Amino acid sequence: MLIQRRIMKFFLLVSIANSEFENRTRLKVKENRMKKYIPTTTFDSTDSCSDGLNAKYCTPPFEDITRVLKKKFEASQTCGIDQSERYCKRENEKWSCKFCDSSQTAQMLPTRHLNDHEKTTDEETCWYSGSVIEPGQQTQIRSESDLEKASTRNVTLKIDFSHPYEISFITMKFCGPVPAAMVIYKSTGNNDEWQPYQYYADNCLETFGIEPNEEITRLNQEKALCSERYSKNKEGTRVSFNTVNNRGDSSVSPVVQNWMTAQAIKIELLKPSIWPVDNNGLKTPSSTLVASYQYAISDIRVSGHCQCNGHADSCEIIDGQPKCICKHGTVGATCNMCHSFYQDRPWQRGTKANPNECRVCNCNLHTNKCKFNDSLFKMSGNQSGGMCQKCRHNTSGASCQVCKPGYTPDPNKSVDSPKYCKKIPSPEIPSPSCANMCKKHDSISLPPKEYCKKTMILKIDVKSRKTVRGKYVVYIVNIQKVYRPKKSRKSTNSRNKNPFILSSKESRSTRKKHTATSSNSPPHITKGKWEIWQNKKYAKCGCPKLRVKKTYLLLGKHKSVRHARNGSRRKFKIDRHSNSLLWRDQFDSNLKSIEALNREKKTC
Ligand SMILES: [Ca+2]
Repeated sequence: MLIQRRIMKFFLLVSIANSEFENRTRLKVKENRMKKYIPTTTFDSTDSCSDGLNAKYCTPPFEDITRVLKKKFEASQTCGIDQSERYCKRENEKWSCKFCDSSQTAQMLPTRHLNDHEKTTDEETCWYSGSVIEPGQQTQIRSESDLEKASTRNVTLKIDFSHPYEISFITMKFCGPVPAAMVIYKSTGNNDEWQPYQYYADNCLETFGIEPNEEITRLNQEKALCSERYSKNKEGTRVSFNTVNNRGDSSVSPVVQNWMTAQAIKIELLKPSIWPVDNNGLKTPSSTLVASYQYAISDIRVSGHCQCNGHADSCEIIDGQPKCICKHGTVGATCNMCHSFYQDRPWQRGTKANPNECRVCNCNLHTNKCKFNDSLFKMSGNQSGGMCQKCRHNTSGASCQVCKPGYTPDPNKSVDSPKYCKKIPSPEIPSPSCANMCKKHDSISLPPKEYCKKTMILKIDVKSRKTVRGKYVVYIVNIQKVYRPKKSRKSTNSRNKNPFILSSKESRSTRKKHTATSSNSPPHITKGKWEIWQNKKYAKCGCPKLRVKKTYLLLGKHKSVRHARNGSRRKFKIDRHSNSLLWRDQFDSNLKSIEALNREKKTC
């Protein structure tokens, strides 16, 4: 009893193990099919764009964009670019004047100094604009008030990131006083349209007609403000523009995201500042007035996140071009489109409140192509608008969920199985082409005339059947008895085979003809193993009918098989007028009688 129980337990374990193995195999097969049909831009628990199950708002890390991209600023003018030029600066209450000259390495003050990221003040490298007063007016400047009245050229600095970034900070470290007026602009595209980002002035209302430090509300979240913050604190100052200050969270508000997004930055320097009096209350000496009245900046940093619309957590620089590594079923330079198989709802920017991931089309693993259909989306109450394309496995419908006409769902298969739709069997209608193919008999009468026409009357056992390439079915048979043809009394090698040719020497052409006739003439059938070849369409219509493992009386005319290149030469072909009758022992005595009668009357 105990042994019986143990054996039962063993079988039970084996069967459980087997079913687990089958389940695992089935899952693996399904997973492989999923891979084939669903692109790999799906959720992955190893990144910050998903919690393993659901999509999550994500963004590439905060970075110093000017440092990462290694792009240079472009300046509308630079000190010493055309000719050697004088510039003056005050350091530790002492004035020093030097010459800038772009043709002399030691005297260059180029734009690359704007983002060469020196670490200490001692190593400070500056870009200088050169004088902004027209050369003709420069000689007339004798006092600070002359400088105030002089007309000046605007100087612009531009940098293009060639990819949108969500800018958080723009900081500028000046080598001289902060300008009396300047504007930071941003551009979101390549069309050179600039939108004011921030104004700075000693007097905002007077310079720009804008009240300083307006309050930001929901109504003016994208309005550039004007700051007078640096009007009194000018020397050695780092100007810092925090783009999102008091404007809200970009990961929540698309308006703030728009506000932060820029592909290029332009700084327009509109009016320089006169150096403020030094700690001893001394003004700028008149000899340095013109040469010190220009712009000088040691560092500009633009920091933020590579713009991937909340659908990527990394942005790689490929050939100097930033590119989002998109997740959430999105594609595009800024993950700004849904992948061709994630078309179940329209693309949307991701936010913290809603990651708005692109949703995969449900095509039940029958296709990897789908399109968004707006009316379908609206009909579903904005839930699902993916219209599957080119459904395979005999399916159709928006989700490849129904069977094509002529096919019906298999209740034992799931809708995502490739065998879900099975063909509806059509009732068998006898082929009209068989109707007049041959006459079928249950019995055959053999009057002498009919008997003589037969080139074969055989008792055969059908051993097996095969279909050869082309149009024939081949039966391997064992011929048990040959009633016709009787053994030939003529020698097959006889030269006198054709009694009408009496020549002692055959011509070559005649010999050729004989050989051809000989190879095409039907073989002499003897007992034993043979191949019987039957045209496939005659076999289909049972003209005549031959079944494996049955014994027949086979009567009719036989022909040679031309395909005699391979295998045995013991083969012949039967035509559609041949007849087969299931063997009955009585046939043997009947045939012997018929043969004797015909021999006696010499009918054949
Ligand atoms: Ca520098």
